[in-house]
Amino acid sequence: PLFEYAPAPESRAVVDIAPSYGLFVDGEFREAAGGRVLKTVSPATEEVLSEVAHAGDEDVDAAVAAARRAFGPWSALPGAERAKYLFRIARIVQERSRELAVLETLDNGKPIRETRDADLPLVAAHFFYYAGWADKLAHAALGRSPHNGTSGPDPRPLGVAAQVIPWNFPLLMLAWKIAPALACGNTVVLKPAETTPLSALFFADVCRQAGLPPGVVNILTGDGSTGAALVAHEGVDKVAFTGSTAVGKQIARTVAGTRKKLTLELGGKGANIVFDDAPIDQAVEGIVNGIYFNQGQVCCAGSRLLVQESVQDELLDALRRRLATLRVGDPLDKNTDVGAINSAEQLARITELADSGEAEGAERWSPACELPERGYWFAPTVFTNVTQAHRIAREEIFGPVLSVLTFRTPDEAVAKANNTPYGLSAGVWTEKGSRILAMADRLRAGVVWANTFNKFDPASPFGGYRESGFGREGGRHGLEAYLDV
Ligand code: TXE
Repeated sequence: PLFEYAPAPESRAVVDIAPSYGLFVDGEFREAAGGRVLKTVSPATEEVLSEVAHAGDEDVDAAVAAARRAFGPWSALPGAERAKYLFRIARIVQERSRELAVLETLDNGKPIRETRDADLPLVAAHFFYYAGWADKLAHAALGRSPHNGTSGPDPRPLGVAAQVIPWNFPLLMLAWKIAPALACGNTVVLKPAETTPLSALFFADVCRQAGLPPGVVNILTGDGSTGAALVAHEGVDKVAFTGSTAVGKQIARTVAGTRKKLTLELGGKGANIVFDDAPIDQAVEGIVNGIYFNQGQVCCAGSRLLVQESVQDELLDALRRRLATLRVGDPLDKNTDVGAINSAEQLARITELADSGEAEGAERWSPACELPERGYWFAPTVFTNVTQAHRIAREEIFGPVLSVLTFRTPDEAVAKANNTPYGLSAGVWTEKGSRILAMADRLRAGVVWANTFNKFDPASPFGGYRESGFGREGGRHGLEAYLDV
């Protein structure tokens, strides 16, 4: 691995969850002004993990004011000084990764293997990566010429960033948002999702441990009403949102006509396209990773499999055999491949859409697996005989449900892959390099993976076309969302 992390965080005992948590404002934890709270449960057991404060308008005012006060001194720091804080945060995340991985698995329901091997290493990697930018902004292509400090583009931070994130990668989405914002000299008020507030609150503690000045990062827990109040607040200069397309559109309306800069990372309906010359075993692994990773609750999931007709039978046989080996169950067990669905609401959404698939005439298949009695569970599912008109081929399911369609020619594959209002991700499986390049050109998706899927790197920009949103996160392009030049 590129980045260190503690192995085998299988035991619940490594994390100490308090019975209640306050909001993190101006470097301190405090109760919500209105005294409201919300409970967070473990989706695998329905056990209440903790009670967190529910921020109201007064708390939003206080957090934005703290971020505003902190902005002057923070943005005036030399980039190298900001970098030191970000490096420190990255190191502390690594040191505490065992604890944070278990916490995230408890609150979210995803397998510990994923939080340990994917989420936490990527969280640290994003802080390392953007720490590296903090002292180079003024000199790199984005900034002033190193030979003449008085001319050339001059990048400036925007001010206070309001960041609203979802529950599918709670700590990783936080890192995607906070790391570039701070590197560029902005301050932050972040609202985690109501079903997964805990890792953001533990991150607040990481910030304290790193000695980050008060007010630079503020965490407001709460539901959509907190997010709406934060986004609408007049003290905010920048809004960054990851979540549903419906809420993204609402936020775009709120922000329209204000000075606020906006980036949106919304839903997707990614196509995983398998040509007849692809190595079948490798493609099967990519399909499984594409749609069963994080129970399919991934915006860039490969939720549509487009398989070339001539290899359909061979591929689907191999896929069914592979799915029969997936272990569904206790997310804290290191051997688990598929964990719990994040919430009862999400489970209901998945169930409704899967049922519509059957009702519309698609053929449903799941491997034999025993689901736990308590908690929110959905078996890995494959639909064949799917047409482009079916809801399961058009709507984001955000669950472990694969819709299989077929094609004969590359043109047909492109047409079907692009036949969606979304445009976030696609995958191409073929041995032909020329075909990969041609397909990547023609697929309208923010990321096109070749012979792999769901691979992330902090240096690569990520984001969507069309209803998947706009703006990029990650890489040099991710800086543009947090700077005026
Ligand atoms: O999302 P919401 P939900 C998709 C996925 C899923 C569906 C619904 O298809 O089934 O959305 O999920 C906050 N103003 N994605 O209901 O509501 C909310 O508190 C400001 C794809 O959980 O969009 C949470 O913090 N904020 C997606 C965050 O928005 C508001 C990830 C996301 O919640 C708000 C999640 C408002 N009016 C869901 N209303 C992806 N792109 O990865 C809610 N929020």
